[in-house]
Parts: sequence; C-alpha cells; structure tokens
Amino acid sequence: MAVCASGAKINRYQSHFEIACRGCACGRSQVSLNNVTDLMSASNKAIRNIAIIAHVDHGKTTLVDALLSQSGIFRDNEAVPTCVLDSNDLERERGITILSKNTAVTYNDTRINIVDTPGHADFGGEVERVLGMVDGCLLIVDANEGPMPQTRFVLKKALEQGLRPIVFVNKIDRARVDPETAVDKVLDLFLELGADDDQCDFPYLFGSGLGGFAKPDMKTESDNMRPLFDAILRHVPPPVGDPEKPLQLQITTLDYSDFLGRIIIGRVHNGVIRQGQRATLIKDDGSEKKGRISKLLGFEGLQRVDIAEASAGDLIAVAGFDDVNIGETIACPDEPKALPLIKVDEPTLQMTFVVNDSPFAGKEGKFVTSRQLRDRLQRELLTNVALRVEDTDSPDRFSVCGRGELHLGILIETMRREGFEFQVSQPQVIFRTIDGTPCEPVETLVMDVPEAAVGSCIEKLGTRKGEMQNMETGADNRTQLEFVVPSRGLIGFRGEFIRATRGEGIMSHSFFEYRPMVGDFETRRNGVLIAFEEGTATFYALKGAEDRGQFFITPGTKVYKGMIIGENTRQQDMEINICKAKQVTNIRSAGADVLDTLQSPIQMTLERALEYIGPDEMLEVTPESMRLRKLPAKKMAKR
Ligand SMILES: Nc1nc2c(ncn2[C@@H]2O[C@H](COP(=O)(O)OP(=O)(O)OP(=O)(O)O)[C@@H](O)[C@H]2O)c(=O)[nH]1
Ligand SMILES: [Mg+2]
Repeated sequence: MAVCASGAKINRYQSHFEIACRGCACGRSQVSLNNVTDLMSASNKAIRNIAIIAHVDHGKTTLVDALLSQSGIFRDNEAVPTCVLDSNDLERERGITILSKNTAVTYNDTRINIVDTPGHADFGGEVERVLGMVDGCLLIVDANEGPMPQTRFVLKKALEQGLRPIVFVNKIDRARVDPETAVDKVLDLFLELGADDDQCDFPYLFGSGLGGFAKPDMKTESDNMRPLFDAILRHVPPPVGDPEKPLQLQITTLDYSDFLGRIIIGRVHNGVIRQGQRATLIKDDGSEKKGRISKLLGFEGLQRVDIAEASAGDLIAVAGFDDVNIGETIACPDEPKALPLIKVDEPTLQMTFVVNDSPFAGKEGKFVTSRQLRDRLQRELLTNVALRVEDTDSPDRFSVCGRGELHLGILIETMRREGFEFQVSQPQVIFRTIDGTPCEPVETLVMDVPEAAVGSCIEKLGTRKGEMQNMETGADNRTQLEFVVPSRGLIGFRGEFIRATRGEGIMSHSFFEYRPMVGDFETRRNGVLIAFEEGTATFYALKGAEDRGQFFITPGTKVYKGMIIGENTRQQDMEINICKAKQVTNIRSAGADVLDTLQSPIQMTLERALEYIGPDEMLEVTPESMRLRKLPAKKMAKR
C-alpha cells in the first residue's frame, strides 16, 4: 500500500493516480470514487476485475455458476455441470477448487472479469497470486458458520492489497441460519485485522449461490443475482492504469495448450497490447528477451476468444513466450520496465522426494529416474507459486517445500497419475530463525464438535501444545472450539480427531504466524506390522495374525521384506509372516472349514498415509499402488 507525504495510507485505486489520501491533511484535495471514474479512459470504465475469496466450501464456485448462467452465456438447452470452473479431474473428484481460474461475464455493457480462488488453506498461494490482478473482491461467508480460519487469511491478504471487499453472506436458503450475526462477526474480523474506516464500511448482501439469488437485506424478496451484479458495478472501482503509457503486463497464471503452447494469463497494467506486436519479456533476474505476441485472447464466459487488442486494466491471455515464470512482466520493447514481482508467503512444510529404491522399484511406473523426477519438479515450479524445490547432496533426493499436506499431496497425486514412481518422506515443519529466536509455524484451528467429544479434543490439543482461544456452545449440542496450535502438533491430528468425534466433528486450520518454538512434545502412534519376507499375502496368514492389529492390505497383495502392512495394537513394531499358506493334506478333516471373514482393512489413501508415516519410514508412490515401508537401519544412518 502506498503512503502519502504525511504518512497516511493511500488506497490502491487512488495511489495509481497519485492523488490525495482520504482524511489526511497533506494539502491535496480528496477524491471520491466518482472522480476516479471520470479520470478513467472510456474503455476502462466498462470493466470490473473481481476475485472471489472465502473459506473452503463456503460456495465460491457455485456462486460463479449462478453469475455465469444468469448473465446468459449458456444456451437454454446446454447441459452445464455444477461448479463448472472446477474443471480438472482432481478438482471434480474431490469437489474442491485447487487452481484459481478466470472467467468473464457481461452485465449492463460492463465486462466483469471474475477470478475464482481456492478456499483451502494449503492453496493460499493461489489467492495471494491473483489478488494483485483485481481491483475488488467478493468475500463470501457461510451464513451458518460465519468467518472461519481461511476467511481471516484471505481477508488479511485482500486488505493488505488495499482492496475494499463486498461481503456476501451465502447459503441463506438453509435452515437455522443466522445471517445478521455472520455480518457482525465479519465486521469484528475487519476490525481485528486493522482495516481502515473505508474498508470497515463494507457493502454487504445476503443470498444463495445455489438458489441463484442475492438481496440487500433479509426482508427483501429476490429471485436473481441482479443486486450482486449492481453492487459489483457500484462498489468495485474500474481498473486503474494508463493506456497511453508503455505496455506493462504482469503474468499471474500459466496455462498450456497443445495448439498454442504456453499461454500466459495476466493483467495489462499500462498501455495497449495488440495481436502480432513485438514485446519484451523481463525475467525475474532482470534479463530481457524479445518476442512477438502470437495470439491474444480475451475471456467470455468459459471461452477464450480471439481479440485484436486490449488496453490497461483488462485481464487477458497471450501466447508467444515459452520460458516464462509467474510474476514476470511483458513490456513494450522500446521502453521495457518491470513491475514488482509477486510475493507470496513462504512454505511451511517440507518433504523429501526420492527415487524409488524399494524391492519393487521400476515395476509399475513409466518415469522412474532421478532426471525425470527432477525435470518434473522443476516444471511444477513454473505454475505452482508457493512451492520450492531444492537439490540435496544426493542426486536421487529432492527437498520439496509447500504450504501443507494437501498442497504437496495434490502434487504427488498428479505426478502419480502422469506415470511417475517415487518415494516421499514424512512431512516436516519448516523452522525459521527470526531475530535470533528459533520459531515455528502456528495455525489457527477451528473445530465444530459434538458436546460429548469436547473434553477429549481439548485434552488431545493440550498435549500438542495448543492454546484455546475461544469456546462457544451453539444449537444442537455442538460446540465450536478455537485453538492456536503449532503446525507440528497438527500432523497426524486429523485421524485422532475423527476417532475422538466418531466422525461427527468438522475441523479446519490455516497458517497464522511464526512463533517462538514451544519445545518438544510427543505425538504417539502405535507400532507397525511389517512383512517378514517377499511373497503374496494369504487369507490364512492374515486371519492368523488378526489379533496383532489392523491391516492395510488384503489377501493377494504382493509384499516385500520391510513393507508396512498394518498397525500393531502395541507400541513396538513387529515383523510377521503374512505369506504363510495353509498346509494342504489329503486327509479329510472331520469338520468342514468354517466360512471365515477378515476384518476390513484400513484404506490407506494418500492423505492418510502422509499423516500416518513415521520418521524412519517412506511412502512408495506408483501409478498403481501406494506402499509404506520401513527403512533399513543402514539407510536411516545415511539420512
Ligand atoms: N444450501 C446451499 N448449499 C450451497 C450453496 N452454495 C454452495 N453450496 C454447497 O456447498 C458446497 C461447496 O460449494 P463450492 O461452490 O464448491 O464451494 P467453494 O467455496 O468453491 O469450495 P472450494 O473452492 O473448495 O474452497 C457444495 O456442496 C455446494 O452445493 C448455497 O447457496 N446453499
Ligand atoms: Mg471452489
């Protein structure tokens, strides 16, 4: 945020014009939003750029569906899937947004460029990345839940950018909602985050993305989204930027098409960009590369359409430059001037990716070598802004840092589906030294649990050095607990939480800040059951060892010596022979074999395995399977 001569903050849309700040006595006149609009070129007036931000599942993508369909971009008979912007496979499977995406609708002759963002804390980097390209944001809050940890994170980032959010209290179609209290809580959050007077005086609406309606207050009847469209036109300032200045386009998203190659998505901050023109790419190290804009595309609903030119303030896609990174600038070749690079928070979690060296290595994957692994990780860095990849002293191991287990988990799952085979180590929290003090990341954790489970949740977080911030008992005998807890304490906590609440609890957490280390604590896990030799697991052997613990495998699974096949009921690890077959004799036994069944095994999904894995263990990931393995003592010593 810019600061004027007397040190007061200047709002983003004002600072671009170098005009006076609000409520300050530095001598320059105050400028209202309408004056700002007058200063715009005619083309800028007809554009609004807005990001949709919220906590996970508060209904961002569903709201975009409603905005798209009510702006009339779909044909009447067109089959449109729900959450149409969640277009990649993993997003559809999990029902979450992972990557932020651009779309645009036209309302009253104004183009509204909309950026949908992910709400999950691990993808916070995506939100930070796109906030620089918009002039306003729509903060969605669930009428029932109110602001949650990630609401706080995204709002903080938006306020830091000088944006003035419009608040949309969503899901009011549901029973027993309390929308007015949600607005009060949002105001508290604004105050807590140090919003200025103008930001605290935020416009708000009530509505339902699913129901497709918005209204200014709870008493009014409405069956459409027009009040929201109107609020966007009224409260989001038109984009700033000078079309007369030399071209400056900042790259915020990268995409790829087989036909066009690398596609760059970003905002034209200044100047005009034309199809076919020469341009200069200014890299993050300051070096310059000349090229040509081979394709210029604008957004229209879900389509990207050819356009001849775009001017300052618009969000567009271009092709023509291959070797680009997020944050770099495409500028006018005669006067190349870089925009400041995009800054995102540092990662908090580290994992080591290792070439697979298990006894079953190379059997199932297409890409298995260290070079292939390294190239793939480097490629990911181009688009994944919050990720860091570093080489280690061994050519077979790479240190990969991300924003959480899900962030890294999605990368692992994507690579696995592409045919990669590799191993990953237990996720480790990244410590930092701040002013000479060793610090660790802490997170805010909000849990909604049945009353009966409150005691055990508090106790479990106590042993993990969590500090309780708030406790509220709501309707239906459910209690909301708020904690600040070291990220270390949350690794592996989800499984315990599900057990403690018998699957009825809801928890969500988001990075809060770095704090001085709180010392060691133990997060106990039972020992594991380890396969004693290579072979195929048999029903007979599994049945015989059933009282040892719970298995992760079924009869017929191929195992090797050192592979983890289950969890022991005791604290120690135990090797067992799981491939024993029943002795076959040709003497008929008196009683017929009783039809026997095995206890159902624990399904080790990727996320569960990442939470479960211990420090001397590895998770082997291949396109077909996921296996946990105990590292031999010799290998551990090498680590
Ligand atoms: N009752 C009701 N349910 C809604 C409404 N809007 C969204 N939902 C439901 O809430 C769930 C989450 O919706 P999404 O639109 O995927 O939420 P999101 O904020 O985009 O989620 P992420 O992108 O993963 O952060 C879905 O099951 C929707 O059907 C609403 O207005 N009313
Ligand atoms: Mg979404």
